[in-house]
Amino acid sequence: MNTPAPLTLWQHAHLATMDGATPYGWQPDGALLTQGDTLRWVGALAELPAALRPRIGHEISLGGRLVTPGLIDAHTHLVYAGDRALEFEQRLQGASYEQIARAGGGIRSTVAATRAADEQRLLALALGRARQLLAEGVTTLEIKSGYGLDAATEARCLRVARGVGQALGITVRTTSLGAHALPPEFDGRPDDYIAAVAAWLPAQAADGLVDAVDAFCDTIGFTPEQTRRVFDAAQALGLPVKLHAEQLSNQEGAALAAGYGALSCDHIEHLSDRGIAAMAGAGTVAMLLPTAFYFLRDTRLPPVQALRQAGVPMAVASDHNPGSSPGLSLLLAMNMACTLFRLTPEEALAGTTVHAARALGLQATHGRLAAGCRADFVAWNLNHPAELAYWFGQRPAQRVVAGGRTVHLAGEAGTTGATGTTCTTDTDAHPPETAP
Ligand code: DI6
Ligand code: FE
Repeated sequence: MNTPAPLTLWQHAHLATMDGATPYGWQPDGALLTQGDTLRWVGALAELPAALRPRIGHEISLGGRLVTPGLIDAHTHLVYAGDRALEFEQRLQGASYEQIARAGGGIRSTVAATRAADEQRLLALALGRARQLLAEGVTTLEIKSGYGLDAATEARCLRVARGVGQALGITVRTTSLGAHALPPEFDGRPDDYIAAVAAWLPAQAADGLVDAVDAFCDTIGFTPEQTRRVFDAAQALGLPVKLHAEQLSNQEGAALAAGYGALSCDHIEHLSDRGIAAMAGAGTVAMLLPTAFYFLRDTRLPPVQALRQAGVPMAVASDHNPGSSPGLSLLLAMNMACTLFRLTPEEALAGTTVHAARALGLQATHGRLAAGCRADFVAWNLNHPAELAYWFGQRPAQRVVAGGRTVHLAGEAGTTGATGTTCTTDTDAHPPETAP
């Protein structure tokens, strides 16, 4: 008979499980039992079942810290070369994001730089970015293509995205975003380009490179009808869809996407009531991207209160990309979701855990601390979970665990994370003065 693998007990933790009915799924004086890459038991240390004790092979103290699920950044464009600093200056001098795109800059300039970079270079760049997110507590990452816009470069970017997950031991979900912008060789022929995008998908799927399909439905992107053709191709392959919808204008893209059972509609500053109702009916997640709103100096707020009232789950992501959101901090996105969009700190944390998992179709295994979920969690040099959305510009993650392995330890070399920096917050963590 095979002996079951030993269990690891992670103890001396105050858990925001994001599971169950209490605020934050709060469990003071808690513990976690992991077996390999899976959480086997989560609860109050005092209630650890006696039958499990003899099977514990290792015990690790989390030092009385706050522990949350590993954070999930469910919308990034992490694979690209070059930067858009000059475009930033142009925008500050009055040019709009749309004007720059229409003049052949914007996404197209990043496409030129990305096409010119080989796979090794793109992987090095993407890994550097992913390590910064990981050091902040991100253990699950969505990565889109969309800066290749030809069959070979799109596949290269998707392979790089897969490579990031393999190199760092974190979960990466890939999204094919060929319908991001019109490449110059298809000028004046957007329908031909959309046919090409649809024709690339079967090979990408056969090579295991794509978990979902996305498009940019907007005035400087593609029409609803063109979006529909991309979605039909995805659906024929059994791939879920999501959409950059209602970012710069209302095209009723969200209702279209919800009709395909979309995982998420993203940006949605110009979302209509019809879109909200369709998303609520389809269980589509509203993906809020406040750092892009901030960086484009947008003024049109997404309809957060209406989404809340309709019961649409709201996620928060970094949207990391060189044009509209060059930051690499999911915690800053959470802070901005509160300050700019008026989410509560608990909604912001749900937006980067449970609801972000749903936006990736991973709700059964990711985004919560519960038995059966993947052993992804973070011990923070913080006391109360609301602090995650409160501090910004700091690195409060003390230990990041992905699949049961410590992938980042603050201040220690040799982990896969970026150079650890300890934050200025009190590191002698103690139980919160007030329970959440
Ligand atoms: N909307 C965005 O904010 C990103 N993509 C999109 O469709 C920006 C992409 C870029 O400007 O490079
Ligand atoms: Fe985006």
